[in-house]
Amino acid sequence: RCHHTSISQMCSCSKTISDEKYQDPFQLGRKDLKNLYEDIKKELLVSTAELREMCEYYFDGKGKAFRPMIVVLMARACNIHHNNSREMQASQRSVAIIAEMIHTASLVHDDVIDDANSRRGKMTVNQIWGERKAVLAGDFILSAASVALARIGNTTIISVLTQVIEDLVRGEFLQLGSKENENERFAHYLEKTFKKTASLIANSCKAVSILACPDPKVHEIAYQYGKNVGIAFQLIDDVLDFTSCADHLGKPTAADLKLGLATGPVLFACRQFPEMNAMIMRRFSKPGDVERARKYVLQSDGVQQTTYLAQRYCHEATREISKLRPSPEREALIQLTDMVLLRDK
Ligand code: GRG
Repeated sequence: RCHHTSISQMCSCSKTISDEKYQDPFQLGRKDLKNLYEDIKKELLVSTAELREMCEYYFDGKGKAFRPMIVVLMARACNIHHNNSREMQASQRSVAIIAEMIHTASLVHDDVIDDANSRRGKMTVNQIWGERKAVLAGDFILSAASVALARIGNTTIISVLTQVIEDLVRGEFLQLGSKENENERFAHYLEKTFKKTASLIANSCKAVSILACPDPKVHEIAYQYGKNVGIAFQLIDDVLDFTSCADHLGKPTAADLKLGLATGPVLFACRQFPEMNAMIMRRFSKPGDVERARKYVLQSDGVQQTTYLAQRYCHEATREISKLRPSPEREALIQLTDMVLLRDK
């Protein structure tokens, strides 16, 4: 059984898939992630006690560590593909650490923007310490990630991973705006999904592939795998916002509707129930809109269609990674696409 609580909690494997199937693949990544949070805390060299507590708050092992898991498996799959090397480079492991740090900084900032009060079943940083300090804590985590990135000493890796920060900000900006035209809405949603979620996974995979070998074809495979898995991951996140309960998610449900956001399930439901258009346009701001929209979504096939779309992205990710030479790590990355689809938190 997956011992690493973070990844094992990702889906209720035991309900749907035999445990054996998932036993070995994540074992492969787990040894590389053993001291992940201790090593991240070493990067956060903060002299002020309060700032240190805030910065360390989310590095408590309660996250799924999904990004570092993909990164170390991708690093090993590329190393084996290139020269059959079974060694993981220190710089590749640093990318896993940096990816989790960028992710965490963006969560801290996201919760300020959304005025969120719970995440991973605990109070958010902004809820405990207030918005102003939360912004600074996010900045500090990001700056520590930048220091770790500079320490790798490779300008290509620096530019690949700083692209992620630009994309995160642009994705958040796209989310603040909306499209009136129904046809443009889906493209806008997918672009936002790529920038907010998939870019970090895609570019982290690309970074470790660059460190593994000089072949641009391999870099493209790694990027495309990460991009497709990342989009699927966010699509399922959007589904869970409708289908999971708050206790299990560790954050409120229907949160996107409450924020005025029309995600995949709503956009598909709107094709069946055009009366949802007006609600989307006013960002679910009228009393009763959130409840009504939720009902329409659950009556429609929006959840199934979004899940089906996520399946197609996972299929594409599998097609890409299958171009690498076979290895247990490559198989783990293929199995990980199933976990993305079956996760329930
Ligand atoms: C400070 C770098 C930086 C960015 C500012 C606020 C912002 C711009 C971007 C927000 C990006 C964001 C929070 C996207 C959501 C991605 C997502 C699916 C988060 C949930 O990921 P999980 O489920 O979380 O892997 P855990 O809790 O398991 O780590």
